[in-house]
Amino acid sequence: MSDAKLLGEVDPAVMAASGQVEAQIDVDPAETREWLGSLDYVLKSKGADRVRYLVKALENRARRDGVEIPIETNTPYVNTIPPDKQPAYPGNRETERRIKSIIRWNAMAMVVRANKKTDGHGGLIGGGVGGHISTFASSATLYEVAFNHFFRGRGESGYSGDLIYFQGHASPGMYSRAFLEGRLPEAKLENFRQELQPEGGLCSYPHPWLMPDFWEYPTVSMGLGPIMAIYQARFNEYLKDRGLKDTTGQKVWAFLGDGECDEPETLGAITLASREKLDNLIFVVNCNLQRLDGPVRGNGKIIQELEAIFRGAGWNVIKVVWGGDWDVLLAKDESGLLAKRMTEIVDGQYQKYVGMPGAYIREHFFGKYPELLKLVENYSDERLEKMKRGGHDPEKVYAAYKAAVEHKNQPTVILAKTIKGYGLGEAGEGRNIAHNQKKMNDNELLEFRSRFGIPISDEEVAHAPFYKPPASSHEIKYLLNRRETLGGSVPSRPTVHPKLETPKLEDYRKFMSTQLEGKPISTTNGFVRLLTRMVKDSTIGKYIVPIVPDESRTFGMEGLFTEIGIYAHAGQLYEPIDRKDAEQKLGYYKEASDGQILEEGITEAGSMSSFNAAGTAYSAHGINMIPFYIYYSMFGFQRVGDSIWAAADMRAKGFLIGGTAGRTTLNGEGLQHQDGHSHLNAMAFPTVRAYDPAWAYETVVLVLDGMRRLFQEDETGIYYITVHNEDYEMPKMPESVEEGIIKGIYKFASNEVPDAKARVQLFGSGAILRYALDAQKILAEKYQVASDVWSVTSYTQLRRDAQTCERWNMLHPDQAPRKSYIETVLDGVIGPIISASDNVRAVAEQLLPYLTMDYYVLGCDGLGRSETRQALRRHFEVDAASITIAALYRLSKQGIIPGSEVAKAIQDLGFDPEKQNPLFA
Ligand SMILES: Cc1ncc(C[n+]2csc(CCOP(=O)(O)OP(=O)(O)O)c2C)c(N)n1
Ligand SMILES: [Mg+2]
Repeated sequence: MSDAKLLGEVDPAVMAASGQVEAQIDVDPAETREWLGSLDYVLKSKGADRVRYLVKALENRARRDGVEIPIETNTPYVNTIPPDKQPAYPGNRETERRIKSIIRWNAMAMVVRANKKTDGHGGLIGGGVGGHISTFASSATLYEVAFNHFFRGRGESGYSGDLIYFQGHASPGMYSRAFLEGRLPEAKLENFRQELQPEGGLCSYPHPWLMPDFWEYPTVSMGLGPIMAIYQARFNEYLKDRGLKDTTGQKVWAFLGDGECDEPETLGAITLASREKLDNLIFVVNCNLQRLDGPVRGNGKIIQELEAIFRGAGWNVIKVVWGGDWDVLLAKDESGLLAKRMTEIVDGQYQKYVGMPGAYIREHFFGKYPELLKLVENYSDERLEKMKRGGHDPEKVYAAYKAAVEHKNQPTVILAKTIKGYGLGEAGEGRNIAHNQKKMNDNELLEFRSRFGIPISDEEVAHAPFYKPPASSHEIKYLLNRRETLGGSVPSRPTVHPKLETPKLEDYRKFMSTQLEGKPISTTNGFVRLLTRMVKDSTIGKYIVPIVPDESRTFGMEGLFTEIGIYAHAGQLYEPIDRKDAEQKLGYYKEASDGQILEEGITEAGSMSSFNAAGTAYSAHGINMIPFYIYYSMFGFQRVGDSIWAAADMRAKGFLIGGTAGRTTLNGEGLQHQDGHSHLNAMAFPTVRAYDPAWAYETVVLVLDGMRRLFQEDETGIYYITVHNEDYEMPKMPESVEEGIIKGIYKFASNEVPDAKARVQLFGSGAILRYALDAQKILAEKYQVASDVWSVTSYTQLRRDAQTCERWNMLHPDQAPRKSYIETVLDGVIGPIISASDNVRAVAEQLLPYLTMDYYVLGCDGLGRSETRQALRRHFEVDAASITIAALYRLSKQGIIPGSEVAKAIQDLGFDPEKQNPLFA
């Protein structure tokens, strides 16, 4: 063929789809030959560096002279590592193949068996408990090469292993391997997805919450694994740079799906990894070209698209597209036409080739060009059919992993092309239905058994029994030996954790009296003062990890910048604009390689990922790091709730500080900032203990007690504390209120009225507590009503306690009933209760079923708006007048005062009874 053909004739649409520039026609082939000849000469005589230099020099010269050269981020659709750069495979290929086949079989059997179980009435249990075969079938080689040669176990220290984010849907493969390694008994495999069985079972996906000695990172909510892995890798560097742990050599691996790359979280933080030169991070994208419904990019090429994205973002990209059997053809194809053909086919078409007879592949793939047909004229159809994709070739995968772990100064992404449902044959190989394939008929099982050579008889096969070679077998010895050499089994998570002695409230009495008491500050400021005090604490100071998404100044935290520095691996390569002279030590934007603050920029998803890395350092690294993630509460639970859910699953510990909370307290910002429902969201997260303190000392009590519980007593939990930005005078902490603060309620003030007509109970939280205190005065002075004001720090904690108590009572009806905390504190207390807070009413209404007294809740339901605090509190009906009116109304309902008195109060207090309902306003 002519050179003109070689460089031209590429379908522009295909080139565009694959991220390549439009092809051009070679107008002077002889000249081209000359240039290429020179290039060959330089390459042979002087090597690749010289070629790179010359090509760059040519490009620079052309640009200087005004020639536009498009920036190319794509390479041809072939393997990045050429065969001559491929290292020798260090393992026993045949043994590893047998091990892998057995693992494939058991993984498949686990899912098939789970879906064969009946409920005794002929139906499947719960319609079958589900499970996924096809994801692992496509990635078995990707995992097995890593298990046999790369994944570092925790080692003797227990904390020096790799941190691995397994693709969630591949979990049957991980269980299957653990079974062969002797880590899981057959009974557990039998109970895959049936965790409530007497022998225990296995959870569907990686959930440290459910299997705390096995899984480390939950990944099945797509996109969270990859972003968490990036911040994990950066956190490992942080630990090293701050001298807290030498994490050198600990790689972070993230295995993800190609479909998963559509999630914004997957790709949204990849530039952080390249910016920070995270060469401890390896992404392995299982490019089986399919997601759940169909092809990931039917009309394009996901590998090329991802290559361009990652390369553009500064990653080291290794494509593993073709298996070794293609090397011979590619080498023979001097014209480059085969690579061209490989590049021009779109993914939807590649999917079609899977499972098609060799004759079809010959006709449709090679048949487009006579030269290619000639190239394979000596290949049988059967041989063509069996030619592998790169992700199923251990040698190619090994070469990619080796290059990745040795690569310096950049993170690596491996784009491995595989077949979804590989080996399932008719049952789903490469089919659009593959993702949900859970069943196999007898023939399919027989075929699978034979294809992978599993020693199970024809009679037994239909039951899909598990198979494990004896301990003395070569396979088992080999696999155990490999893991031992690599530092032990993975995944594994320790269940005994180091303890940290945390400071006591006594140690902070002086801080409270000098820094908080009598000061007109906000609870946010009170918290920042506490944080500033804590980072200096000799016991816990260095373990504290403040995390902020570009809001330090909003929260008045900028003083900490210079005090403890903002972490930047590179240090500070510029002179900060707010640093006036070299002498200035305080108050400027100080970045430092040993900085303590993680100032993440505007990314709540990234910041939460940092929280999760820091919050699991106790189990990943054996260090009790104490994250304080401080953010706009509006952008927490509702924006990154899924990451907080993952935090709960992975047993993260730490403090979420929801700043500028309160629908009426953050006044001017309006509808997208005024949070009044994060407590409502938080309520559903069992490990989250949510508090809405009113006074700065309450925060101190909660934080110190929380640290003790989490890091000294080893409880698993996350504290969510909302703080506000309204300044008011902070009182001295009354005696003996610590328990109440922690449990959720304590009496703050009583107002006795001589000859009182009645008594009411006023519950207040956060900034609204002061309005309860104002109402207390109005009720006493104007209406002769005595009252008690209670600070309710957590309705959710009170509800949980009451619920637990009532449940116990129901199940132990013949024993003395237990009393909940709320019942205990309200014992003997009289009068209706009026609750008011800056949250939606449902937060306080949690207590409704557990109170015998009349209980009426005020709150801030509605979308929010910009106004002054005063106007907003009237609008949402949580100001002192509203509380007063509600109290009188409930008294009237009890017949204690007449309705006319309430009507008069409404008028006297200047409250418009016809004002619009804030819920819909
Ligand atoms: C956030 C989220 N959305 C949707 C799903 C449901 N889901 C599970 S697997 C899957 C397809 C996965 O495709 P891909 O990432 O390509 O992985 P593969 O199984 O092909 O390796 C989907 C949509 C999920 N688990 N998480
Ligand atoms: Mg896929």
